[in-house]
Amino acid sequence: MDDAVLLEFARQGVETLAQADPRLYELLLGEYRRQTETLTLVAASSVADPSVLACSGAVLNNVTTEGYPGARYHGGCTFADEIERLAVERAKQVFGAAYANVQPHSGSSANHIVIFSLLRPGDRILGLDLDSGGHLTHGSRASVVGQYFETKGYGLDEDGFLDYDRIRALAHEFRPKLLIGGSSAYPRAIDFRRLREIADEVGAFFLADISHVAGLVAAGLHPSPVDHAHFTTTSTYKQLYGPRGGLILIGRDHDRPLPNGRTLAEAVQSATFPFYQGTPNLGAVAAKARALAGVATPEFRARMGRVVTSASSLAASLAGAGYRVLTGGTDNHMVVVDLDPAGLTGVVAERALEECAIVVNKNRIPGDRRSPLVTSGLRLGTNHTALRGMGEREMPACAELLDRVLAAVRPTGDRAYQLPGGVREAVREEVRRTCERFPIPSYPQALSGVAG
Ligand code: DSN
Repeated sequence: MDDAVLLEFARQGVETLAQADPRLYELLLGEYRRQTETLTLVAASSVADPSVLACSGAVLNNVTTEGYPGARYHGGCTFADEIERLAVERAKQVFGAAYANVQPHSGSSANHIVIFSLLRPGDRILGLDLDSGGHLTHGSRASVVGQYFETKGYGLDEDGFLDYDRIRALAHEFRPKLLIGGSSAYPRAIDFRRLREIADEVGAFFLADISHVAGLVAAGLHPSPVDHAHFTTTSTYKQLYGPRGGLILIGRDHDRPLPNGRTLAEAVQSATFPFYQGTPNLGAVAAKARALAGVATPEFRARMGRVVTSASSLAASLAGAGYRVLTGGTDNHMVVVDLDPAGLTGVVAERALEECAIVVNKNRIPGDRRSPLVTSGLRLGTNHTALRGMGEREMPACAELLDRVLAAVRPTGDRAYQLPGGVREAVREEVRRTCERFPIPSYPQALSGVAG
């Protein structure tokens, strides 16, 4: 294979950047070191393989075109068409879908495309409330969705679980045109079949957003919504270890006609382009194809197994150390902790941990009275650690590191705190050793200490 030219091309790009724009180069290098030398427990992210990044940074960036393979509005699409077809085929195969659209620029775009293809301004949407773990695009007033549609949020029961009887009662009362299932911060499995039954009872469409658990769904470790939902959406950079971007999938309902005679698949196709987006990001489309090839491997399934068992182990270790873990555990990659009993805010915990080279994210929790930039909770996830090869055996030590920092923090306000220097140095050293022992595959360690 004549790949030398692409290697030379990539090398020249990096060399030119280093020479012509040292400031920007240093920043990118700093970010590389930060990723390789910190312990990341952010549930909403993962790490793309260098071959995925090679696709997203490829010369496909230079192809401007609109439309779909075989029906483009510009010339020069021979390779772009084949690449998009490949991405579509892989998405369908990985998720057992009858239809896939690989052009959405993000998970949010994918949701907007589905929502705006079905509803008229003022129509009703019922989705999981933001503070209960929902997403902005599921109906929050802070999102265009909450501004253009009449939205209502369903919450959780007293123990923090979805209560399907309550959702059903609310659906009968509110009569939404669209019911949305899926979450950004819910650590338990979601019964998509039940949500579809509720949607059918009230004559609503059902959209399942699996952005957070797409890898578990693909690996068969979380029930798939694809044949239950009318539409399934996901971002591709969380649990699919892919590029920034989104997918829209349709299962058995793909050829179901809408009142205007068009099928669901046809509606999504034209809602994506020309209604919502113009030129697709073809580099991202290629990167999605590459990431999806990785998802179809036995190694990926094994990694997803580690994601789940290590999250359970992390939850149990934190609960054992006295932290209030919402729902008492997890079924997926996510662990949500209420920091109120520990006397900390989410932002203080996030900043103190980051000083110690552990990256997490603050999160509002059900009933939270604090602002989204302060919060009372932490959301942790095991997508990164599982990729590094860490499993349930390593999680007690991980929880111990978290606890060492959180127990030592002295808050001096909602956002301010003091952290003894000795704790910071000791934990950073432990993190450094852990990252050396469990490097990110195919990300060579830089020759330096823990990133600033
Ligand atoms: N949806 C946001 C989150 O879950 O944090 C980011 O993609």
